[in-house]
Amino acid sequence: MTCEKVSRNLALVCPTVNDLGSMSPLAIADDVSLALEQRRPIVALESTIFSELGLPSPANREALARCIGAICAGGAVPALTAVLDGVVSVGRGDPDTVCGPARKVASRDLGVAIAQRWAYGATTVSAALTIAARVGIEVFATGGIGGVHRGWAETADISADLGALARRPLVAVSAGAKVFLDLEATLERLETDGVPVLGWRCDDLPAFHARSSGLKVPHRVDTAEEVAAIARAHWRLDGGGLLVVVPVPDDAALALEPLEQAVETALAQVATQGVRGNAVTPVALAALSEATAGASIPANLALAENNAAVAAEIAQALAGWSS
Ligand code: PSU
Ligand code: MN
Repeated sequence: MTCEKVSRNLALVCPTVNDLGSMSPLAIADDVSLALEQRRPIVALESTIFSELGLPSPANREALARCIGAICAGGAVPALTAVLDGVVSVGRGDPDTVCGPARKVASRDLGVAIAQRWAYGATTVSAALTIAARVGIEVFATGGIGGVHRGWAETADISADLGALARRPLVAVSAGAKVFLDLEATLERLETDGVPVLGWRCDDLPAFHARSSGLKVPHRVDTAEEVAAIARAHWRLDGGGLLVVVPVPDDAALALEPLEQAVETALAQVATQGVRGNAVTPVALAALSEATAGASIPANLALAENNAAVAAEIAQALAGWSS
């Protein structure tokens, strides 16, 4: 889509985006534009998980197809976020590009990726939330968010996902945070930042590939309408993001204890390789897949698809809500 066409669409759809449109190119797919205009349910997605930085090929393609399929089947419009040739793009995404080689774009990298015209900047949760909030999307789905890394006291490695969640008024749906993080510290940080963590039909924080981490969530929710009511109330008081945590489906779940052992092995491998900063997550995910003999991958696919389905349900409830 040309920038001219984009600005015309945006003028119709979302006047607040015009200044971003003139400052930096933004391409919104027609079906997303229309859904924004008609206030129909939309679910935003990040692209890192589907790129070569996320799931290994060909699981990444399957994950993309299953997430998009679940959102459509749930009556919502998928809005995958990415930076393509320096253009912030929101739409369905061409699998040949989305699932290919990418540079990781967190919220701090967005301006650089645009100005330097990166061919494919894959958005992390933080960048996706930033884009989705700017466009006016209220619901986002992913596999697992980033969080407070183990050993954070020495490295200060705390994912920008947490800060973005605190600031951007979206409902983010995930299977908790990635399992190799410090989950207890991640929950603490979310509390500090005023992010409600809502357990979707569960009382425990999931451990990504495992259904429970053994840690309690502060609040439980059982319906999408309940989530919508909480989000509306939170936003009326100028609250930012909310995190809905959904356990991985039973038939794909891994048991917590062997998973923890695999995490230890994976993290030891990361340490030996001397990986730091934003390279930690992709390397740790690959090492974890190896340490679980590939079992983490089907679990990851199942949970991502399930999260997308729950997100579509919540988007429906939010769209139907009259305040
Ligand atoms: N969870 C996954 N696969 C991923 C990620 C999370 O199962 O690829 C990505 C997400 O894009 C998330 C990012 O936002 O990792 C967090 O990276 P960091 O820890 O560097 O903030
Ligand atoms: Mn980090």
